[in-house]
Amino acid sequence: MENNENLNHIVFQFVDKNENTEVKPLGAGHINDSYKVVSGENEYVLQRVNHVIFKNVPELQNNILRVTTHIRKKLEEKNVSDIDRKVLSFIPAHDGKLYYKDEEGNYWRMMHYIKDSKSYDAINPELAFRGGLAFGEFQKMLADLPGGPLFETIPNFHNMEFRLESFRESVKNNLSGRLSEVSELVKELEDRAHDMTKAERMHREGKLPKRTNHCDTKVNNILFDDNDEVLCVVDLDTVMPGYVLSDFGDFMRTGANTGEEDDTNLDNVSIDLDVFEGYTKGYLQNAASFLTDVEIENLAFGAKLLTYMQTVRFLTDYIDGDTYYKVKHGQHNLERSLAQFELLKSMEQNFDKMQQIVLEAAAENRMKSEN
Ligand code: GN1
Ligand code: MG
Repeated sequence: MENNENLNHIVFQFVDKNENTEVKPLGAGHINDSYKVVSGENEYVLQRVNHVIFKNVPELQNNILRVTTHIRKKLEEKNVSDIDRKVLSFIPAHDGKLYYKDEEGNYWRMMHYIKDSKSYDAINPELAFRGGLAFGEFQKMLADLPGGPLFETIPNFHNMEFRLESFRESVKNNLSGRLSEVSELVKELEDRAHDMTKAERMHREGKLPKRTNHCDTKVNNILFDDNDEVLCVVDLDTVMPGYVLSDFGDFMRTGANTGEEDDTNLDNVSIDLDVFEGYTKGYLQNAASFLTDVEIENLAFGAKLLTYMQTVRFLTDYIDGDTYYKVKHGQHNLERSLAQFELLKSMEQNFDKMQQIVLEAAAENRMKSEN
């Protein structure tokens, strides 16, 4: 964390100096550092973008500019009210760039704070329904983004084959010497590896398209207003081409878990089928019109896949000695891996029900659109 004088100095690279400026830490992201800024009458979010992970911040910011400009245009065309709270808007630095690079090589950006907004780490079925509508709408709005595919801000980000390659490399190198502690979990993950890489195979066979995805559809990336209506989705660093099942799955991994992502009491962790159903219905209401049958048939698989992928990613980082995710203590990545694996097993046990919920919601939408 930076000291306040430094942070004020960064803020004034974007806006005029103001004696009355306060900067405080905000949120619980695992990668970037976020701060709430109050400067005179104005409120902002300042972020340091982790440039070890996001290696090309100028391209990343350019993606975000394209995405937010396009969404703003769509909202204007629909005469939506209160647009400034429904899409993020970034503040250019004094030199016109959408980021500021400090003397130490850190990248910073600033955006307007969305007033009277909140996010949830745990959600009920009704709010999950609204979240589903929001992410469905988000994908729909970006379906005709001009200018070709977005830049891949992290190459192979949700590519399970690639994630397994890195995992196997880490297992081989055992840099932290922690491998012997986790050999059982490594085996459990390897046993599932073939099933879990089917999306890449289907893509190569031309059966599964890539679309513009959010790629970090965590439940707390949805902002709600005081009446629990969705305002907008945030955290656009990873918006890039991907499979829709992966966006669907990442919400379920985070929103439809009865426990925490890093719960140490594994009895708390299971799939919440009511939240699963709420989100599915909302999502398909907006997305069914552009999804193929194959995409719909694989949404429930996406929930398993993203939970599996996150187990692999947390465990890889544990074996590497905690180099990627921020951790609160030395066992944190292991606790996260175990909790995610528990959720995966619960999804496996309930998979038929999950699949049925998706197919029924899709059939309902089809009937509605035919009438
Ligand atoms: C990271 O920092 P945050 O919370 O937005 C990660 C996601 C993971 C998530 C796990 C760039 O997201 O992919 O799913 O942690 N972001 C990156 O909670 O790796
Ligand atoms: Mg993120």
